[in-house]
Amino acid sequence: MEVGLSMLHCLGEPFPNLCRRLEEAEVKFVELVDDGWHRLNQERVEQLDEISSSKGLTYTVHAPFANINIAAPAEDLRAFMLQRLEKTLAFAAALDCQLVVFHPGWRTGISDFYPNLDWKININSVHKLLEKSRDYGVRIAIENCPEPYGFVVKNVAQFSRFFKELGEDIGLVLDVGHSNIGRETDTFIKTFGKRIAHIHAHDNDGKHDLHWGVGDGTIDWQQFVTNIKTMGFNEIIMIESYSNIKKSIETLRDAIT
Ligand SMILES: [Mn+2]
Repeated sequence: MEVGLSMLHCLGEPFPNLCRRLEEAEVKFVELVDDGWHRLNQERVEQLDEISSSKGLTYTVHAPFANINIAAPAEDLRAFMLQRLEKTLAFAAALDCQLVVFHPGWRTGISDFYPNLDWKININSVHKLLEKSRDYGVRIAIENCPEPYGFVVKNVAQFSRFFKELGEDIGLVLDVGHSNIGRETDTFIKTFGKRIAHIHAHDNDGKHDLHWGVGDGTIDWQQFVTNIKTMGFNEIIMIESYSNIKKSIETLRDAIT
């Protein structure tokens, strides 16, 4: 088990700042966010590749999520969004990424007129993404997103149904901050066990998705680490806090040793 750092906390800073932060990073595993000011392109991929070679970094990539809805009912728009995600897969392959994280689709203003349609489209899109990910030789995994947002798949019951109906092997990104809001962290671990391919770590008050520093909220991190160790988790815990980054790294490193 290793502690990594998502660069989401500095998404409000221009790309050169991201590069400087990577040069100074105190972790070996880094999650890049292919969105906003850190959106990837060929030139940036080359730059990031140089940094990872000289610093010995290993990247994962968070797929874009602003305005991306893989369950979008309009076929042309959805095709465009899937093409955009395919670009992320290509960049991730070029960066020798271990994993690409993406979000489930979400309900729209017309969902009530077409019961179950978002659900079906979401599954279809995941099949397509899995096929593409195999073409690029990149692993993908889907994240549990929090209440009160309109994601099609959020809680343990929905993910159980989703994995069953998908019928293909795909990893789960367990976002502990998100599962803390529904008080479902333990159930996620017990239910999905080895399917958990990656973890996002940040804290909150148990009610809102605040992305606080690790140890600043209501999550019992020592208990959490014990639970995932018991389950045999041996992948990356990626810190996805917006603040107290240094302390979050220390707290999590202490917890896993
Ligand atoms: Mn997350």
